[in-house]
Amino acid sequence: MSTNDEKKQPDIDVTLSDAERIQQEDVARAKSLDEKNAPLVSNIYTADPSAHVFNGKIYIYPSHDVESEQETNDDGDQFAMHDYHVLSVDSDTGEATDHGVALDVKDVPWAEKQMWAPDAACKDGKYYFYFPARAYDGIFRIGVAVGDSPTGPFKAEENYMEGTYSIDPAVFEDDDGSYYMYWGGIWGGQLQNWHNGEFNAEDVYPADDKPAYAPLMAKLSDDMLELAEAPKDVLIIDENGQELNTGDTDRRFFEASWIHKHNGKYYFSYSTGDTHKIAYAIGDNPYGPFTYQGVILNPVLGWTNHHSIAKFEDKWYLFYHDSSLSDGQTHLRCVKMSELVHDESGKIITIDAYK
Ligand code: FUB
Repeated sequence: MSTNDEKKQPDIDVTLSDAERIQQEDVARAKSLDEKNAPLVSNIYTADPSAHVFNGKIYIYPSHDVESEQETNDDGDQFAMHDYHVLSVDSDTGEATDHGVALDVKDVPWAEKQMWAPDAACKDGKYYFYFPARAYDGIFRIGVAVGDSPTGPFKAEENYMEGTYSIDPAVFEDDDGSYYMYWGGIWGGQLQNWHNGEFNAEDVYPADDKPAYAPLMAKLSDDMLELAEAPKDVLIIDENGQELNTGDTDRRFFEASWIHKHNGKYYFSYSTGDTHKIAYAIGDNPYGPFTYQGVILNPVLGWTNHHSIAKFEDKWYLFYHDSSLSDGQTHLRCVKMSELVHDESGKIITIDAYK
C-alpha cells in the first residue's frame, strides 16, 4: 500500500521534455475543448499575433508555423518557420485575409532559420517589420525589413540590428511619436546565455530567490533601423517594490513582450512560459518599472502562449494563439481574437479561451 506522499506524486514521464509532455496531454484533450473563438485563418498555421491598426484597419503580423522534421524539445527546435505572412481583418465581417508571403528567410542575408514572433510599426508612410531569427552562428538576433505597404513585401537590412539578441520584438509608438522596442525570452530565447554580457553556450539562471531575467527595451532611432540607446532591463516588481524572482514562475517574465497604453498608464504584458499564462504589469512611463497586476489570458491549448493587445474603434482586443487547428500539435498553432476589457479601476478582466 502506498503512503500519502507516494500518492501525491504526479504521473510524469521524466524522459520527456516539458514541450513533449505538454503536447502529449494536449493531443489527448484537444477534441474535448470548446473554443470561444475560431481561428482567424485556417489555410495556414499561424502564431504569435502582433496586431496594429494602420489606416483604420487591423493588421496582424504572426509567425507562420510549418510542419517540421525537427525534434520537439524545450529549445523550441520544432518551431522551424522560414517565412512570414501578414493578415488583415475586415471590420464589417470580422473575416481575416492572408496577404501571402511578406518576407522569406532566403532574402535575409544574416539569418539562417527559425523566423519567430515578429512585429511591425508605421512611421511617415513606411512600414518597418521586426523579426527574430537564428543567425548562422546559432544565436538569435533581431532584424528589420522595410516596405511601402502594411502587407509587405518587406526588404531586409543586410545585418541584424546592432546590440540585439534573443527573441520576440514588440514595437510601441508613444503619444509623442517616440518608438520603443521590447524583446527577450528565456529557454529557447537564449537570454540565459548572455549573463556575462556576451554569448555563452552554457545556460545560467539566477537562483530561485534572486531577481529573474528581465526583458529588454530600448528607444528606436529616428530612421527606425537601429536602437537609439543601449538596451535596458524592464523591471517587473511586486506590490512591495521587489523584483519578481526566478522561482516565482507563476508571475516572472519568460517571453512574448507587449505594451499598450490605457488612460495614461503603460501596460507591459508577457508570457510566463512554463506556467503558460499571459500576465501584465503597469508602469508610469515606457521604461518602467512595471508593477505586477495579474493574468490577462489563462493557459491555452499548446505549449506556448503569446499575444498582443490593440484598440480598434473604441474597443480593446486581445490577439492570441492556440493549437486547436492541429488538435494539439504545439508547433502548429492558429491565431484568434477576443474582446478585452479594462474595468473602471484599470484592471484587465482575465480571459479564458474555452467555454
Ligand atoms: O513561435 C516561436 C516562439 O514560440 C515565439 O518566439 C515564442 O514567443 C513562442 O510563442
